Amino acid sequence: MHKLVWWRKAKFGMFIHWGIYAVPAGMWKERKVPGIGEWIMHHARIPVKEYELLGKQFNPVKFDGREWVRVAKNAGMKWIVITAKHHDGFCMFDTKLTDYNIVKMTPFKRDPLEDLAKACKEEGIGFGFYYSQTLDWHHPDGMGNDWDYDPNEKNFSRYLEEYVKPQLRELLTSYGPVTVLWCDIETPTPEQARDLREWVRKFQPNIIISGRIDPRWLGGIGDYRQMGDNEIPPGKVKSDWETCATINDTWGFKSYDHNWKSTGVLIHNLVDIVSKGGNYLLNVGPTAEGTIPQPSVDRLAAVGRWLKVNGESIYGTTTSLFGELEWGRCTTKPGKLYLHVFAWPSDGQVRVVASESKSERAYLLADPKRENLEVKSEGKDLLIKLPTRAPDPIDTVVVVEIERC
Ligand code: JFZ
Repeated sequence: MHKLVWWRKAKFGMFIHWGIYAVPAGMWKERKVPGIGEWIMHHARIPVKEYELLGKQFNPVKFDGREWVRVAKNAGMKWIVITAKHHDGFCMFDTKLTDYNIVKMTPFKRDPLEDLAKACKEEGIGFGFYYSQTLDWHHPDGMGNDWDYDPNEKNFSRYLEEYVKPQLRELLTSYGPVTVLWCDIETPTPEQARDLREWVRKFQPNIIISGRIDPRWLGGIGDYRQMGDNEIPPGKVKSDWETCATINDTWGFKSYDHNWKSTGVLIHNLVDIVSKGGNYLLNVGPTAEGTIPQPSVDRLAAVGRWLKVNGESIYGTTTSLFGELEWGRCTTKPGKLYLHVFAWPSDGQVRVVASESKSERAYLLADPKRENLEVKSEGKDLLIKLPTRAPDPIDTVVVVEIERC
């Protein structure tokens, strides 16, 4: 079975940006630092010697890996991707390559990836990790820190050979099956990217590598195309692709970022992305205490409630013939159209241009009795008569069973 088969069916995953940047949580020297929280070291040009001290303040006593995996599973998410090492270089796992890690440099002294990998295994959720293979503001040879280190002094190839590859071996041989390696900020050259890919596949042949390992991102070297952050393409995209997205305006926790997207927007984005053939990797940014912010938990639970009723119209579906429709989106399975009605039509009916197919019957997916809806053909179109009021104001799914003409 091709390694992407499960991923293509899964559609919805949890991204977790967690690190010592959750301690300042967007503040530095009593001042708000604009921008995404996990970039605070860069945005505030914080010297390594000062930033390292955050490790001493990082003690997530409320961390419960099983609880996090349950939040993901209950939301209808099929895999998680946790930041093992982000651009600040701090290692959220037990590594022999540096003491700049959660076991050696924090009062927590434990490796959270162990708990998460174990809980994923027990809950049947894919376990993946994010690894910043190019930017490392702590490592003298890593890219990006030009406020502590002289960029001309850096030996990036040595960093890849003597640091990145040994760490990837640790990560790929210490936590059991790893479903996804999420690289980020492209590797400088295709040769280096290919070399890393071959190295990773030695330890986990079935791992799925994100498109951002590849300088050109088009999934040439990675296994799928990674869109820009929060970027949803205007129309369907043929190749395997994914959009990673935030629930508020940051990936890493920021204490004052309360700009939470509504559950409606999250469900519409999921359906929009899936109707165009993509996957949705939705982020949470846990606190330094080890909890997922409640507004995220609440919204993910609500998305999960919608998927419990309407999951058939998401998991394992493919794109439809129709692009964006004025009343919503469409996903398909053989012999079935799933009409996702976002905007309830004032004339009480939805029109589907179904030139090549004849409708067998139509019903509401949420209707346990699956009562037939009135379907009329008008030329090449199908007109489906809807109940007066939208059963689900966010997205009511109408199933049209079609027989290809
Ligand atoms: C990267 C990281 O820098 C960021 O911290 C976060 O982890 C995010 C998921 O990925 O940010 C990017 C990378 C690439 C683009 C935008 C943000 N891009 O090319 O559009």
